[in-house]
Amino acid sequence: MSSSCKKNPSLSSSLISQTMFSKVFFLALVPAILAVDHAVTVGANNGLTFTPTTITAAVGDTVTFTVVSRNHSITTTNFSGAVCPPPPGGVGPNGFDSGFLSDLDGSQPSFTYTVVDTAPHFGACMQAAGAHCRAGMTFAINPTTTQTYAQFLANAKAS
Ligand SMILES: *[C@@H]1O[C@H](CO)[C@@H](O)[C@H](O)[C@H]1NC(C)=O
Ligand SMILES: *[C@@H]1O[C@H](CO)[C@@H](O)[C@H](O)[C@H]1NC(C)=O
Ligand SMILES: [Cu+2]
Repeated sequence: MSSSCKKNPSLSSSLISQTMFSKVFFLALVPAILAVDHAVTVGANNGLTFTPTTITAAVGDTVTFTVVSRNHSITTTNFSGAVCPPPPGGVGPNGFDSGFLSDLDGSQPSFTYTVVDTAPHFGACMQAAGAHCRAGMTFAINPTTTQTYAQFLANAKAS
């Protein structure tokens, strides 16, 4: 009777290590579980637009841009100064450039960017020597309180 009330030390330690293992295992899975894909429509209603214009994303998330009209690019550029057109290859670090993606054949091509840092990234379309960019065809991933999307848009229109 008395022995049944005693704790079995080896059993307890085994339970503890199992719990710790589960926690470590769970924490290792969290990034994969919480990674989100953010969908952005490029050229909705035949417009020179990214929808939405602002994407808030965590490291590991993906942003999938789908071109639904005309012929556009998704290319990172400077926040200010020479904004339009974005340069081939995009402005880095960790910038990106989809190249030209045409929906003229109705294929709705898409481009996926995986977020690898927490820095703001500003982007635009490079089509027509910057005319789309200057018309406001711009977006921001993780803009900040000092580098806002609104200010980037104003910079693009003025560039
Ligand atoms: C898309 O635009 C680029 C740049 O203007 C051009 O070189 C390319 O031929 C266009 N693609 C199509 C399918 O029209
Ligand atoms: C972006 O800005 C940097 C720093 O002002 C400048 O050196 C670079 O030429 C700019 N890039 C483009 C494509 O205008
Ligand atoms: Cu465009």
